[in-house]
Amino acid sequence: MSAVTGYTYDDHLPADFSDRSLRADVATGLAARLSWLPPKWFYDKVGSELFEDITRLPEYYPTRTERTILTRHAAEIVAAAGTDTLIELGSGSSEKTRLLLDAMAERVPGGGSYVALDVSEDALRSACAALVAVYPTLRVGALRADFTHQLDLLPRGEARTVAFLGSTIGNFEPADRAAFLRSLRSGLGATDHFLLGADLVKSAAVVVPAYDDAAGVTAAFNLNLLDVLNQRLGADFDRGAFEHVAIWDAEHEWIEMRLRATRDVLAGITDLGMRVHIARGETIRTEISAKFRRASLTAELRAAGFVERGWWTDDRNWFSVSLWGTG
Ligand code: AVJ
Repeated sequence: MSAVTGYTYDDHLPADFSDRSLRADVATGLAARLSWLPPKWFYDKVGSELFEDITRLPEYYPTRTERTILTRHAAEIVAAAGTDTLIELGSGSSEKTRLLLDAMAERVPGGGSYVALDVSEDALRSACAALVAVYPTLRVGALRADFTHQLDLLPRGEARTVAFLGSTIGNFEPADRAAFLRSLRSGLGATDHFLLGADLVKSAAVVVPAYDDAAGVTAAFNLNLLDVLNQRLGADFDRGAFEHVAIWDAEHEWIEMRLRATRDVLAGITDLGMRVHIARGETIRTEISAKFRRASLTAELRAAGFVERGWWTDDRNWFSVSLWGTG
């Protein structure tokens, strides 16, 4: 632990990790027949702020619904898991985490440990500094790593609870989700648990506005991705030539966000020595946000080797928080 910051900081990503993987993702995604970009690139400084704005929109129900569930059930969850160490994947602002930390502080003499794992140094540092100020006896660690392929880096220990909140799991394609769950399970022992926040299938009349709000914040969040490419890769995408699209895919039961060209676009990406042509009406897929059903989600977790220990939801059954043991 650093005497200066009050938390430990471990960086497991090479300094140029972010640039290298952004380049690789853009080169692959924009060359594909159905072009796509992974949603993790939304979250630069502006994008992270826009996401925080999204969580406060009247139409965007997931964050406040998950918070309601955690407010009601955090004590029960932490007791069922016997949590001494809380590890959070994709921790972001670590805002809802406090509900779990409060419950843990009641149970664990000395307050236990919290480890935040994220790819963003800024997010890790501001979240951990804030937590240290509020929880003086909590041991806080920041781990800069990518949970899609670095789960082997989780700190060792017993009575660990790995939390993956906010329905970020919905961003995975089904095959990647299965691989993620298996990889996570293989690193957990008999006293460890997995705590999952997952958004549930509901009427498209509720889901679509959550991704296409009246104030246009989600549109700005989606379009900001073009600014990220312009700033970080020397690209010259004209934001004004694209519009935000959110479609409910009823077959896959996921929301797809796309950027649709409103005219023919020819853009250069200097750092990749690449030119892309996007015809009017064509789209770039920027995110899938899957919605889940209890039966199929349970089947997926079982297939990965997990055993259900608890399932909590809200009055409308819109969002779930579930706890999984290792059997
Ligand atoms: C942070 C991935 C859970 O899918 O609901 C919000 C991101 N995208 N509005 C989601 C998001 C558009 C969000 N996750």
